[in-house]
Amino acid sequence: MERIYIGMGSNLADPAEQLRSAVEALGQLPQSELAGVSAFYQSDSLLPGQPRYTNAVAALDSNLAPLDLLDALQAIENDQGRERLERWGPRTLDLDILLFGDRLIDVPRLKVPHYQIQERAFVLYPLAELAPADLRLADGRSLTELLAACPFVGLERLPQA
Ligand code: ROI
Repeated sequence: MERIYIGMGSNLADPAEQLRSAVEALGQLPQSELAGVSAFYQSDSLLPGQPRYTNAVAALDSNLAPLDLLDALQAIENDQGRERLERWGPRTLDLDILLFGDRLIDVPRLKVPHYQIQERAFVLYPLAELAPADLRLADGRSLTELLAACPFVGLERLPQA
């Protein structure tokens, strides 16, 4: 089994409910066990003119190969009504593979570690709830170091439902 961290985001059609359904679906993936879910966090969209996002991170232990997991995550997004109208557009559900064990993956469909982890407080802070304090990304950067460089600004941690 490898430990995988999955970033989840939604800004349409009851975002918190979208994330709860996604967690439920992750729990049903073959060859996999859900190992934890962070609190939910709200923040403004990085792009103006979109509704606020709700984000969280899930930890999954899995024997699935990376591209098989990616296919499964895209199927969950599609099941929850995701329409790809525009890149970066509002979405009912976005599931991103942030980390996959200590692998470095760089193929056209999938780059791991996810290339924007370090800039995104709404990814780093929920990840830090689940990951060991001494976690290092496969490229050597430590989570502690990334958190120190990414202030907790504009994030609202929601009370657990
Ligand atoms: N902004 C926030 N706060 N959360 C997201 O998940 C998110 N995802 C995106 C863009 C539009 C860049 N902004 C976001 O894709």
